[in-house]
Amino acid sequence: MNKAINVSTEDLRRTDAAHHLHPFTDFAALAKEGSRVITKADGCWLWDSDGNRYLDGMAGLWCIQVGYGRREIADAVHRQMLELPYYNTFFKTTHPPAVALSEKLAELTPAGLDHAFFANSGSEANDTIMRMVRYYWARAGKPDKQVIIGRTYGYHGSTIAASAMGGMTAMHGQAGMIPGVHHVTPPHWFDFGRPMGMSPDEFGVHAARELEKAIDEIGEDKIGAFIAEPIQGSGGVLVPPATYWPEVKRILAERDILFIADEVICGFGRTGEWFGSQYYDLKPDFMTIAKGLSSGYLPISAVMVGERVLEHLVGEGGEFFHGFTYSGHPASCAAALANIDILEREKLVDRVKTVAGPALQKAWAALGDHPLVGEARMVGLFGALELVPDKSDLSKRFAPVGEVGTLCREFSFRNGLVMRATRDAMIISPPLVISEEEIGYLAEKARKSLDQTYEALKAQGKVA
Ligand code: PXG
Repeated sequence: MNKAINVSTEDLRRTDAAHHLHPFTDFAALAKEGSRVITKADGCWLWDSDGNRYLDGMAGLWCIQVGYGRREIADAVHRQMLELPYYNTFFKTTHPPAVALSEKLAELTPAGLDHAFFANSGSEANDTIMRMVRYYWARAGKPDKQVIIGRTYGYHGSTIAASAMGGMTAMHGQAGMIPGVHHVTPPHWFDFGRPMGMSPDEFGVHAARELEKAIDEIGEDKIGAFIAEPIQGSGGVLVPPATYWPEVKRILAERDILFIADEVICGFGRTGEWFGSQYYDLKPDFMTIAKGLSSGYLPISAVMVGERVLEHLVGEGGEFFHGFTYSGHPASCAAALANIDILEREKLVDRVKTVAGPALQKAWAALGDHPLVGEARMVGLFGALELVPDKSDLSKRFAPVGEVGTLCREFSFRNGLVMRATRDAMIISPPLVISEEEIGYLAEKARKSLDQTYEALKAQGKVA
């Protein structure tokens, strides 16, 4: 029996601080403060070790599409564990769950993306893509096409290649940068377009042309690929203006560059379509999928590889020296298949488009009238609220950046709702199964958290 089970919260916190290094954490600060201990979950709800209940407005980490406590997934994994708990997919070997999942993914993803390379995380999948891009161009006789263009505030993972392609400067500053990666302006009108006095539509074209400018300056003969999330998630649910993707599509169509759609957050129904690429009618050469692929029940990711890339990857023969011990892990594949079965059977993607999405969007838009909210945006079932000190003058933002977002996030936790803060934007991305009653709870607790944040800031003289 694990020693950590059935011990007090205080003991758990002490032991956690003594031995556990958490991701993206100030270790010293957390050791002083103590971790929040989550002990169980069901549907859209989490419980902590003190018995407090929270509505999980973040679907874990943007991944629990079908909600917690799905026996079908646990049973499928259990059966698979007894039948074949592990075998590798190296050395000309395969197994039924990997075969079934790759076939299913070929069916679900947009036409032309019919082959899956399995990994265990979004980061590994994106690292895989970087290698595939360079391999592709070397075999296509253009080995100089090495540069990958990403975007500021993009998030593609935490391994060195993935963090370099991402646009989080704090990560680059900690050895997360490698040569051959370039970043352009993201289509985030509120922070980038509005201060320049542009309308969202003008800015959408402008941001797209930043990509065009970068390609022309660096040289098309040096650029291997452009990587982008259809809607940037971790960056703050940055919903591009309507003009952005059509202009990017024009630019890519006129140039010989591969396009990578990172669908780790947008995929599996988040936008109301199976994939963000369908929402924006994009035609990627690679698609990164993870998170919602298994609803986070077990780690698994995949690179969906398009026809054009296959021509060199498969067509000419020769070994691609890349893979992971757990590529296509049988239990993870079984979890993903059971998860996809639930998504299909319960028509959860359609539900985002027709029921849950419209209800949450309406409740979210209503929060736009709050004195702290400068913008409320949402697509499908994920969105953000930009917190501002003075609604009548949106040029002002809080300083230091992130403090007010963190304050609001803490109020939200205390109110029984998990929201995430990105800089000073409050983010929501709940499980696709969220009920209308739970949407009402979410909106009520979000408003209460905004009110409490506003009162606290008023007391400090930080709001108008
Ligand atoms: N691409 C995207 C678009 C992501 O959002 C990754 C790749 C990397 O996936 P892995 O499985 O390697 O973590 C992600 C991950 C947050 C947060 O707080 C977001 C992610 C991971 C951890 C925290 O927003 N997204």
